[in-house]
Amino acid sequence: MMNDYLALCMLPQMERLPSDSKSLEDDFQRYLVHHLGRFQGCNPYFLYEAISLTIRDRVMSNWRDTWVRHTKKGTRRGYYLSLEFLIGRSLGNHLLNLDILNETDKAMHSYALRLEELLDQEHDAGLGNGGLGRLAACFMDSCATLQLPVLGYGIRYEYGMFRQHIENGEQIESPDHWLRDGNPWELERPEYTQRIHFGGRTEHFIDNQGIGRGRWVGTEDVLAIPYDVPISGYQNDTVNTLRLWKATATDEFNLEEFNAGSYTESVAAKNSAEHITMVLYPNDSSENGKELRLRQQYFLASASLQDIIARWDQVEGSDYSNFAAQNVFQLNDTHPSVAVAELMRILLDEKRMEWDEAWDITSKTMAYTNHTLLPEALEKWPVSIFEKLMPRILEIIYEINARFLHDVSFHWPADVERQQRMSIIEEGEQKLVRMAYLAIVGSFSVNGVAAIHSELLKQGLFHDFYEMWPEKFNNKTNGVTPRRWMAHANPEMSRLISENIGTDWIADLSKIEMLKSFTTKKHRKFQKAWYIAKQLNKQRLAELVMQECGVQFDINAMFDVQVKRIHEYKRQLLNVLHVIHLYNRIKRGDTESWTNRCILIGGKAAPGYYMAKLIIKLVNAVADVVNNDPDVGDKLKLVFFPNYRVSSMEIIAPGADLSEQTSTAGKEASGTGNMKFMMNGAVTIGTYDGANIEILEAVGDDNFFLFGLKEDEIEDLRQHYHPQTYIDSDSDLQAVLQLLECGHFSDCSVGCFDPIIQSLKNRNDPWMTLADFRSYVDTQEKVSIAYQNRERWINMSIMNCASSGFFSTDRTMEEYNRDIWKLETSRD
Ligand code: 26W
Repeated sequence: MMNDYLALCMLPQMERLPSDSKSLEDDFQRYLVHHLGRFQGCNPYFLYEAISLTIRDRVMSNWRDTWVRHTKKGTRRGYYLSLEFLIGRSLGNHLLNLDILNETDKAMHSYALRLEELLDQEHDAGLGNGGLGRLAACFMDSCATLQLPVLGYGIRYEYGMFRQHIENGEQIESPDHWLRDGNPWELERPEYTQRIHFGGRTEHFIDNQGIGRGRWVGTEDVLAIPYDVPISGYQNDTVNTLRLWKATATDEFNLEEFNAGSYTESVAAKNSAEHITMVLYPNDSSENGKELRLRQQYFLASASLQDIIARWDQVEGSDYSNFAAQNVFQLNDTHPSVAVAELMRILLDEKRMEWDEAWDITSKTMAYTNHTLLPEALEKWPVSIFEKLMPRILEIIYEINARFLHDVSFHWPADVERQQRMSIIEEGEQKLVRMAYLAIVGSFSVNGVAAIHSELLKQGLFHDFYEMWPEKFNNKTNGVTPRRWMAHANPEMSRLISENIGTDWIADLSKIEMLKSFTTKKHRKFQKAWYIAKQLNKQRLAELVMQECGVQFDINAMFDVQVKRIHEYKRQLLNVLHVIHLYNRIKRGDTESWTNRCILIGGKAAPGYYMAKLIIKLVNAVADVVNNDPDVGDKLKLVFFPNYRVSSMEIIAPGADLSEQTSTAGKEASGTGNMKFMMNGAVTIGTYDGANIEILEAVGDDNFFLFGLKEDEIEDLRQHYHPQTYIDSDSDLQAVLQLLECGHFSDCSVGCFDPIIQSLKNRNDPWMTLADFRSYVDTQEKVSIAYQNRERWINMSIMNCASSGFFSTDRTMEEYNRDIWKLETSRD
């Protein structure tokens, strides 16, 4: 490979392109006509493409300069390894970061185009399932804004998160071919292609130093081609890189088959190689153990590590004594954790290190973040699949485990049970590799994503490991980026805030606290303006709801919103039960001092998750009855919002009054939707779970509606949970269940919601939904009363936004950097 870093450095400084509206106009036209070969009156997507290429040009010189700065000899760098980056749209984000929104708007005006409509042409980059993937994207944004030398590594899925539409009330999935029209926000860099091994077998030999070694032979290789995505920082001339890998076949692979006379087979081989990065797995909380998924994981880990090692060799040479001092890897859940073994393989087999030296480097550079407490979401791969796909990696995992168990027996002599509990290999009918244990053993840092979650990891799931290595464990409470989730998504409130406290909050959200003083009587004008901004945002949301669901939302009603993946533990069912309860009240005329509500529920169900899909069907069935009953009128509306994704949240969060965070205590690791709503001035109704707890602490109990059992209460109750006792003692709950049971909402067939009713009544219901029903309904009543006092509600809304400073990913990234990464920022 050419020494392109040095070659780059000798190029003259790249010229900075002007960003006045006239220059943008000219470039836009040049791209549209001369590059894309399109003219006015063409499909609006091309207009979007032309303006994106125009803006991308304005990112390039900073991108190059940042890359050169980060790859300088001696620079310590961080790498964020993740199977998911849920980026959403990019154009609007870059316009904000480059501070050229107004000039671009002007330029488009001169062609009688509306910038907003062009922004709306962009396909979401939906390369993630939910919280974990979106968190990775927010982290990238904050690293660029803080000028941290962090490089993201992920997979360039040809098909992102499936598109959801609703037919007869049911979820129908269709493929999301987001790249069909091209993607102006990626740059193919075939010069950094890597070769990934699969299959084959291992051999053992003694090298000329007399050291026993393994090697991996007879492999079927696949190529990894990087596509770089620019991540601009907020008005700071910094552009970091997200490197996404695409799989293709090697040339030899094709050639061998071709020489054997089978042209079509050689093309088929290409196909099977390209399958690796074809599609994102749409599971967000349970492992389905598919071989292709493990292939994706190893593909990402191997391509990224080889890329980093190649750069090391090029810039630093063959001396690895500083490698651990200059590199740190953050593993986003266990998904990329095979990186622990892959780094060992590279150092042992390719760099010819001895085990202890290689292990010293590996265990000083890997750090692991856990994102879930649900046992069914913990990855365990059959040893047999490992053996087939990557036999050399399996050997290395066995060796890591043998040495680790030796340490365990040293710590706790003769405690065989503990050794079995802690072993990376789970024995049984089928042997399994416990990926979380591999990650913990191989990492110097293990963190959870909210205070309670990190505590529960230490007490429960990872207790043995905590006893062995207490110093590894730490908490890093999640956040969200205020650029996308406030400045970009909520221009109305952002303008109001900036007029009153200046614009510093956008890059330093702790400043938002200054808004707290605006809740006093002398700031009535501000409060009125806040209310108007919220109403405008609600209008925007109401229009979207009309367009997507055909239901009229009245902006004077309370907008009560629950959007997130559909899962039993998140308890969308509580929300539905409450809707049915309100419906019952309307039907029996119990509507004194009523608060009108428009309830929106949205989210995708994993395609194989039967109960989640049935919950979607129930929401639609209840919505059908409620919205079409003339007795109900404006008092109550319910919609299921289809195809919930990043770009829809940008309209939903600003338009929400009430944020629903109803998970069973102890089950939601953190939640991040809760933070987006808070930032946009919605008030939360939530359980004592995940980051809800920290939100409550920040905003105070006057400005938060807490309900339900706490984690320890849930666990105490679990042994003797009798749903029937809650039913027997609660006539409202009886009425709700009766209506459900009698088939009132079952236009499908009588009894089609029976599995839901049964799960609620089951003594083994893991989510203990009925135990929290009374508390939820009573608390919702308090919400209704609070909403009627407009002044009080406005101040609660302001207080929520004003207290959201802690929940910026800038703060989260500063903590990762302070405690784990220890990188130098160019800001220092
Ligand atoms: C292997 C299948 C699978 C795929 C994804 C299992 C588990 C996952 C993720 C861990 C699911 C996820 O997105 N977890 C969410 O992570 C967010 C960011 O930390 C948290 O805010 C959410 O509470 C957590 O559910």
